[in-house]
Amino acid sequence: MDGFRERLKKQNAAPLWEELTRLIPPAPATRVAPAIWRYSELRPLLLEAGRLITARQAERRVLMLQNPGLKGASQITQSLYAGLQLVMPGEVTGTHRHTASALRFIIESKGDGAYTAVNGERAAMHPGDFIVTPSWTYHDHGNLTDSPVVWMDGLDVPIVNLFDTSFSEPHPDGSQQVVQGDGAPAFRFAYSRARETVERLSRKSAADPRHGFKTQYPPAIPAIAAFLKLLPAGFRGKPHRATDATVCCATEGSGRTRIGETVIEWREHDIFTIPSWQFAQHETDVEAVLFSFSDRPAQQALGLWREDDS
Ligand code: GTQ
Repeated sequence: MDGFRERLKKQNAAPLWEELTRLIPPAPATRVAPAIWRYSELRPLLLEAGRLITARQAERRVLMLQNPGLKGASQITQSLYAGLQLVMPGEVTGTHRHTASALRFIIESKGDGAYTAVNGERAAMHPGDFIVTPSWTYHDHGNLTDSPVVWMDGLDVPIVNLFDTSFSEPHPDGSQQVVQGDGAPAFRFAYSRARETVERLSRKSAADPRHGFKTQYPPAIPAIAAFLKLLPAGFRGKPHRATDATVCCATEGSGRTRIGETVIEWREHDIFTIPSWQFAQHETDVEAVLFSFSDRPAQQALGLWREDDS
């Protein structure tokens, strides 16, 4: 067998029977770890990055969130990239575009002076807002306030790279012209509206035993879906699992999520991951709000998505 394997190797071939269950496991056997990125730990490091490099020099001043199960890969799950981006007062980034689609979930922003511009149209960034930069659209970010602006980036970079379909380029003029919109850009989903939606649900219906009061944002990125969940005080969620690994960002309050043997204790602005096909249970003592995103629409388009709420 050893000699046989060697002769196969010379032909760039290998015996399937030694690999079959690893290659095609009977159920998802993910390397993605349930993990948390604590904002209280990362914020000072992000501000330190703000002293080490300018937004211009960096192109994007971002701390990438690397899943500890994926050995240094710039991926928070197998299919998704996430990072924390900082724009200091008075800074503007360069304008660029790429085939990867991006979402921004705003964590810190004071007043009305921080924006993401898509094709020249500026969308104001307020805490909890969810802003999209679609594939191949020119975009840049600016901070006209006197406080640092921080948000979570979520991109479908690992999917784009899986398909070897990444293109990117700077704007030919360095920066794009400002275009006057109608004040309600289609690529911005205000926190106030989504928050009201879950609040209204909580007044007129019973909590879903697994998700509390949950709303899905309108489809904005082909491969990524985004959700907002209100978990009432004292919530004891039933276990739920789905094949879409999920990135959660705590928006209000605090709580804990049991994922298999792991208990993740989260507070406001912490980011954590729920891996594919692992049972997760949310629990709260105080009312809490969770923003989350996953690759669910990509899995559904490929006929792969499953959930289990038995
Ligand atoms: O803001 O355009 O986190 O191009 C990674 C790549 C953010 C961005 C990231 C990017 C951006």
